[in-house]
Amino acid sequence: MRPPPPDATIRIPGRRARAVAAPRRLPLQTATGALTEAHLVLIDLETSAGLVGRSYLFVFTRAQLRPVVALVEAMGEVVRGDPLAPYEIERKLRAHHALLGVHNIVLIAMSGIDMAAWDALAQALGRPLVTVLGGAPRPVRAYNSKGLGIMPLRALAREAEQLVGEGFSAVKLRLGRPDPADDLKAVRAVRKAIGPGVTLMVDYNQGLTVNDAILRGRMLDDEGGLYWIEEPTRADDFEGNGRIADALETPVQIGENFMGPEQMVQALAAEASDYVMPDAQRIGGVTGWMRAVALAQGAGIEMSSHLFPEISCHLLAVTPTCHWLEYVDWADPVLEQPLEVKDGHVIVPDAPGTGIRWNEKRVGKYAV
Ligand code: SMN
Ligand code: MG
Repeated sequence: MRPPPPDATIRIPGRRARAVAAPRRLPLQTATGALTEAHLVLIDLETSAGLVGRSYLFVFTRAQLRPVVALVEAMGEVVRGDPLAPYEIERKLRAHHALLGVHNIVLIAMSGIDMAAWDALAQALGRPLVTVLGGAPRPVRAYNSKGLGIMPLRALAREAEQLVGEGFSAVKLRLGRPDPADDLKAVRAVRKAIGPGVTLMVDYNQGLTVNDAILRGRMLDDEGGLYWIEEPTRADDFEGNGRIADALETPVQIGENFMGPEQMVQALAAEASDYVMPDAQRIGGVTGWMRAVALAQGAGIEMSSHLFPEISCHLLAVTPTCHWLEYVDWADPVLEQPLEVKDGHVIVPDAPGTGIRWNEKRVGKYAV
């Protein structure tokens, strides 16, 4: 069968963005907030060719769903009737929002439109997104990041065993308890549960001051064996993160809060971290990611992903400094076909587009 021609334009039907609150199997307590449900904005970008590009966005409370839905719908109106050309859509939406500022939820909504547009375009070409980007489907190494929040030690050790038991060779633990000694106990409990051969990352979710991060980081250096320390302090304090990275042996990881490739440039110039891990909905979707990969390549810095494993697997497969995919299953309740994980690697779906399709029954059930 010949694929439909890629000359579609964007058509905006009645239903464009929907809010859902999906149940989580493992609640997650971080140093700066708890996640008990997955609050997702589901985007359906319809085109004249009858194709529907799909993506989702992730917010942190129910109250944040409505403004993001409204922004996505307003942006859909701006590009109504335009060619299905993500770079052109990006240019138009950036210009349209220049006075407000292309940051945070404006950028998040833009990223959602971008990811849905790339999905529709890849479907129009009849190929998986990774192939449209010039790559080939291949397994992408992943760490299991579904759990290991700030929780009692016994439950933590059990959860660590469970996450490694799912076939992964790496897991990430959230830190930032009031007493540093309690964090150390958590690291030791998890290390004991997973054994010496499993890679262990830790994440402070921006919870520390620069000086505390250096003191606590030295304590973790002495403990040995941690793969990275993530977001030790405020994400946009690039100079402060750089001082922490200089002071510590353990590599510092940041990037989930880079607002577009522009901010990533600033972080790299400040030598803020040893590694980077952009987030698809903040870096600017597929378009933003494809610009970020060149920055990481030029700086010679390893690049991982943050959340959004369904699209990140396509993106990391074409990332020259590909490092680790962050695996979570938080969108699974509304997906028709959850990602396949084999031997700690995510398998890039072979279907046209990204492979994101909704389980409409469950979408209805979890609608907000
Ligand atoms: C994180 C961020 C946002 C939501 C959940 C968890 C964490 C991570 O920082 O990197 O996984
Ligand atoms: Mg993080």
